[in-house]
Amino acid sequence: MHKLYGFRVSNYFNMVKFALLEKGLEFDEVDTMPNQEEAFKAKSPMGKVPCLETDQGFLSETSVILDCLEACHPNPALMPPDPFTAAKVREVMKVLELYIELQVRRHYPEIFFGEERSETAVVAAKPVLEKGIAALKRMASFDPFICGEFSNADIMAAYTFVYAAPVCQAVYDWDIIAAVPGLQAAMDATNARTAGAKVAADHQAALEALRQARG
Ligand SMILES: N[C@@H](CCC(=O)N[C@@H](CS)C(=O)NCC(=O)O)C(=O)O
Repeated sequence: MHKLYGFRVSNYFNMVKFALLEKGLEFDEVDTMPNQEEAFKAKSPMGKVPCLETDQGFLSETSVILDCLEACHPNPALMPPDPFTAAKVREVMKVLELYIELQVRRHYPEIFFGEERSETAVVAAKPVLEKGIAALKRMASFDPFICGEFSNADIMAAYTFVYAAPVCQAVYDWDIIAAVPGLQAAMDATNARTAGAKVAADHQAALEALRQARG
């Protein structure tokens, strides 16, 4: 039995949860905020979430966890069987992570925590995001999913754009989903899957609970 540490508002947590559900694996969610306690860092060395407890031990870093799940539980497949084709899917996932998600995250203090806008972040992130979006446009086939068959790239995209889209709209008045023709339809199909609908419902409920708690 796996245990998934993290919280339901976290986009990275939801990527791993999505994959666990897709693979029909049993798991418990352990509601955990990122923290620097020694006991948690023994599980997740950077103190970040998600972190997955497996029969063999703990794993952190979303793409690593997704790779491990794929290797240990290959059916149903979330990656293509051919190594090069699988690497092309990982290439898309890297672009999503490094050049979209991590750039958008620089604006989280302003958008989600009410801090002052960082003009440094506004100026620095925009050209990287532009290149990331252009790269995604170039790499994606949308045939019908981002890399053809449904894959981890779709899971990562759904829970990258869930925050990246509203953040880019708010900061840059830029609709990054419309900037990639085909992306909205692929994400709709992703979120309509049984696993996707479950993750989305839990995510929305957690967001609503957070809004209520903040007043
Ligand atoms: N590279 C990590 C990033 C995970 C991450 O940033 N998670 C956030 C929550 S969504 C977190 O733990 N933040 C706390 C921190 O950065 O210290 C991964 O791929 O899992």
